[in-house]
Amino acid sequence: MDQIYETLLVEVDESGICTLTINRPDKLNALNNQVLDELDQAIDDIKENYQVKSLVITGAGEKAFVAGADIKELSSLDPVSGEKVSKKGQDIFQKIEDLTIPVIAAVNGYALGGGCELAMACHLRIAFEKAAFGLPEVSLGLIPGYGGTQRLTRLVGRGKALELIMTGRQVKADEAFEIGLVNQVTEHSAIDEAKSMLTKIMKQGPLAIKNAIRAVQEAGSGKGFESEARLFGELCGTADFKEGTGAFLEKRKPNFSGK
Ligand code: CO8
Repeated sequence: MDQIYETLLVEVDESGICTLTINRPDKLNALNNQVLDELDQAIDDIKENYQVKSLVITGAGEKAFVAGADIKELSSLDPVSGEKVSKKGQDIFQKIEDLTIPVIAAVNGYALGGGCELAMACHLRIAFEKAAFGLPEVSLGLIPGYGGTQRLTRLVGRGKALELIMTGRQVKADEAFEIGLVNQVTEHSAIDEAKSMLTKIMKQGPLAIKNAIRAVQEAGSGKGFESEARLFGELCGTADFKEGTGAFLEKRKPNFSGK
């Protein structure tokens, strides 16, 4: 990755795992305009970089993943600019959700407001045991505006989503796991656990992983079953399918080419 960012750190390791770190630790990695613009650019760069096979998103420092949108910037919004900024953030987070490489949020600390919304835009979430999640926007006279009302409802159901949004209360990692907001809680490093999970995922057929993400994305769209059948059929024409089934029948490990 040649691009230099001021508010992000982006590294790709030899196995193709890209780690994107929101890097404003003195402001608990709050998402200001610059972070959002750089995140947008970084996701475009990642999409174009064939060496990147999977992505971990995390926050710098020990205290926070991301403590939300930058409240100083938020405070000067009016109805027109507010809607615009909300839409901008939604579009960037949707771009993350639409990536067809696996994306894991490694939540090392506070994931509040826009930070919780960013974590929810990732395909999976792994939380350090001391991490805390919450959508406290109502305490600022706002509602979540980066997709939180929609993604939290999808993840935890309508009743629990409304409870968390209307009270604004924080949930610790254990409770977040119990309600389905996170996939795994760890007493170790969330980044290491995320990389370990990605390493397992990356051993599967890459085209199958891509189509699995695409099919799940269609859930609830009204075209989910149709898309699943199409994406399933598409995979039946791949070398990876021949290799995966052949390896099973020959009692050996598959060696996928991604073709
Ligand atoms: N925005 C700006 N600065 C922040 C933010 C934030 N969200 N969070 C923390 N900071 C800053 C603090 O101001 C402080 O800066 P400084 O040292 O210059 O005073 C520094 O980070 C350290 O923070 P604290 O001293 O507050 O650290 P504590 O350990 O005492 O507290 C908390 C940690 C509990 C996380 C506390 O910082 C906090 O409550 N932060 C705000 C959390 C919050 O309300 N987040 C939601 C923001 S709203 C939002 O995300 C809306 C998203 C949708 C937007 C839609 C489009 C416009």
